[in-house]
Amino acid sequence: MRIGITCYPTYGGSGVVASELGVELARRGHEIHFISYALPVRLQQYDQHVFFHEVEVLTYPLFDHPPYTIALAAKMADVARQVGLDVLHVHYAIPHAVSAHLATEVLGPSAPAVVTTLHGTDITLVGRDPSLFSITRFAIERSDGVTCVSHYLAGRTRELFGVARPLTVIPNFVDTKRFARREEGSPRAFFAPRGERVLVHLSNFRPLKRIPDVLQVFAAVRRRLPAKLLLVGDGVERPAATSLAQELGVAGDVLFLSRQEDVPRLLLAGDVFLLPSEEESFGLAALEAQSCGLPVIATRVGGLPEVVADGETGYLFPVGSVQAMAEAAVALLQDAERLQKMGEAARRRALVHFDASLIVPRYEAFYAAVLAERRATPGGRPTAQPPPSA
Ligand code: GMT
Repeated sequence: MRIGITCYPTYGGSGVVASELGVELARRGHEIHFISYALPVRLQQYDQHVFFHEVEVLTYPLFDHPPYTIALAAKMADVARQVGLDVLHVHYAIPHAVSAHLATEVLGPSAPAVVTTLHGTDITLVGRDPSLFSITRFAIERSDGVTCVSHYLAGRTRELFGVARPLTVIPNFVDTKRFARREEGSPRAFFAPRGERVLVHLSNFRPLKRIPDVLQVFAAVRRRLPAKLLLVGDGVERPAATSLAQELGVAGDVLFLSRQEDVPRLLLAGDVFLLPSEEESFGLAALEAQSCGLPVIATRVGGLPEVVADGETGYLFPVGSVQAMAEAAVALLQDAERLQKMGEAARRRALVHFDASLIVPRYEAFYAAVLAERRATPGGRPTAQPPPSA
């Protein structure tokens, strides 16, 4: 198949999933065309069968806001026409699903099938804002196929948007060969030269990640045993986190590593992964950590219970339960045998449920089903249904 993929190229789970999906599909012989305003973050090297089309947005004194949604639609239509796309797969509904719809209107009957993958905040936070609600709902209804990264997100989409159309759950995946436990190349001795325990957190440092909770959990652990905290990523909460680390007296043991390309290598240095988010439709970082054999201490929110098996591959707590999370971390870090067993279970869970070789074929099958349904529905794209209450 010739597949167009649009995603945010910046650091964020949806861009990571889209990039890795494109690379995996290319390995399976499909021709992949990324369409975005910059090269997606985990797509730094070109693979065979992978192409990148940059969306350029015109600036003009009249425009306070550059018209990205329209420029993207125009580029989607151009690429579809030039290379003959079968499928246009957009990640994160806003504005990508809207641009895809516009592109199909431009192209008419030769348009590719549009598949939209909902990732999380496009539904739970941004899409429900009154300024975007109706257009997001319309774009979901008009897509030829819609997938959600967790059962939780599918439920929330039905609940919040009142959509009746089918939503197919295809969970996120991980390359378990790249994200794997191994001793060689581990930077552990560099970060924890005195044999300290190492806790890791990775995110885009937005308020819903609850970075202060990460620091408070760590400070409580640090009071009980020698430990280091690796903070990977960057975002708006970073300056406040630096101050809080100082206030809590743990600044010397907290390493702000900013954005990093080689996430699998950094995870090798860790013992436990922390993800105390307020909202998480899936929690890709928790899956990547588990794949590297790290138990996860996280919140029981959103799709996280679908990723982390509570009591088996980590522990889940209500949002804000800093003390309980710290107790669980200390107990685990002080019990080498339990830590190892839980790490092995975490790795197994990634292998058995979320390996790329299991999940990517589900996308291929989904594309095939969507194309077959389009062929069977003459003249037809799905129509947008009014909300049930209207
Ligand atoms: O909201 C983010 O943290 C970024 C967002 C994205 O779209 O980049 O992440 C969402 O998608 C990820 C990939 O599917 C999921 O692993 C995250 O749980 C989800 N984030 C939230 O729901 C908050």
